[in-house]
Order: sequence, then C-alpha cells, then structure tokens
Amino acid sequence: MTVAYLGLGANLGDARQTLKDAVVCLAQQHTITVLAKSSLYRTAPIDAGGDDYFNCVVKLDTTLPVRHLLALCHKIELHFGRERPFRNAPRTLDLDILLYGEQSIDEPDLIVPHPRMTERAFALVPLVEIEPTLIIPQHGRADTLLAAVAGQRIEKMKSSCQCMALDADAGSTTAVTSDVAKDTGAGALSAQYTSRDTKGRCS
Ligand code: A4P
Ligand code: MG
Repeated sequence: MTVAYLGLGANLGDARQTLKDAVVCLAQQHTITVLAKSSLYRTAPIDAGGDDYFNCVVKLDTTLPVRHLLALCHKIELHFGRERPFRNAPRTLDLDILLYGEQSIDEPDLIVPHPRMTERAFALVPLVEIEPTLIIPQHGRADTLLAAVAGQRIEKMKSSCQCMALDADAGSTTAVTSDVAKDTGAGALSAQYTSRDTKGRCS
C-alpha cells in the first residue's frame, strides 16, 4: 500500500459538484482507500483563464502502482467530460498526482512530486489542511511554502453537511473508510454521501 495525494480541480460546468462526485468515484475503487479529504476551495485561475476554479486534495492509501493510478485519473477525468483543447484550458475535472509515497519520478509523462504544486496555493493550502506536518520530497515541509503563495486568492467553502462532526463524535476526524464498507464494495465515504442523498450531495 502506498499513501498518495491527489489534487482535484475544475472550472467548467457544475465544478463544485463534480469534485464531490469525483471523490466518491475514487472511494468506490477497490484499490483505493480515501483516508482524508480537504475542504473545497474557490481559487483564482493561475496561469490560466476562465472562471474561478474549485480545488481540493485527497489523501489515499492505494495498492495501485503509480502508472495505474495515473491511468485511473485519466479515466475518471474522461468520465466527467474532460477535454483538452489547449494547455491550461478550462476543465470539467483535472486529477493530478501530487505525491506518491516518498517517490520522486521524472519521466516525460509523469513527474512526481507534481512540478508546480509548491508554487500554488490551490495545492498547498488544502494539503496542509489535511496534513499539517507534510514533507514534500526535495522541498521540505509544505507549510513553510505557504508564505510564498500568500498573494494567490483562495477561499475555503463552508460545508453544509455534518460528516466531519459525526466523525469527530466517533473519535476520528480524518479516516473515512471502513473494512466493512470495503467488503461491500463501497467505501464508507461514498456510503456517507449516499446515505444523505442518492446524488452524493454532501461535501
Ligand atoms: N503528468 C505529468 N506529471 C503528472 C502528475 N504528477 N499528475 C502529465 C498527473 N499528470 C501528470 O496533464 C498533462 C500531462 O501531464 C498528462 O498527459 C500527464 O501524463 P493534463 O491533465 O492534460 O493537463 P494539466 O493538469 O492542465 O497539466 P499540468 O501541467 O499538470 O497543469 P497544471 O500545472 O496543474 O495547471 N488554477 C487554479 N486556480 N486551479 C487549478 O486547478 N490548474 C491548472 C493546471 C492551471 N491553473 C489552475 C489550476
Ligand atoms: Mg492534470
């Protein structure tokens, strides 16, 4: 099993809902356990045009080798209607592998840690929210990089649901899956969503 962090972004269509649905989609994979999900953030486009983005980060435990994880990310992007008309074009869904264990990968189609994550508030702020002491290979502690991106507009969205409060009552604020739920083929995260609304309308 490897702990990985994915960055999710969207600024086309119902971007906020798409991010929530994409997290459910990840949680439903047998090869993935979603350990934590950041809040949703509204962010100013960086090096890109179009509407404001919504961004979040998820922490996973996965049995997938990194290339299989990348292929899954592309498959999920396609499922949510991703098109690539030009570089940094507005998108219905972007899934980037920010970190994969402690590995450093530098290949033509896969660079990990993601090469621009340390310059972007939309990646660093949600990462530090879910993992305050995170170390980024080759860069050090993520929280020490926040000052340099302080000029980038980013606004935390209020969650309308009480999932985290319920988790806190149960003594855990981050672990959102259970073996029982996995055995039934659905992560507890997705079970939480579907127990509230069959369309997964819960953040
Ligand atoms: N690729 C290489 N490394 C990775 C990795 N670690 N994870 C390759 C995922 N993919 C990786 O990706 C282009 C190619 O990068 C893929 O073929 C993959 O094999 P893409 O998804 O087609 O395009 P992308 O994600 O736009 O490319 P890139 O270079 O990752 O863009 P950035 O730098 O992530 O910028 N502003 C806000 N506020 N929020 C955003 O989410 N996103 C971007 C995209 C720009 N501005 C933004 C946001
Ligand atoms: Mg991408």
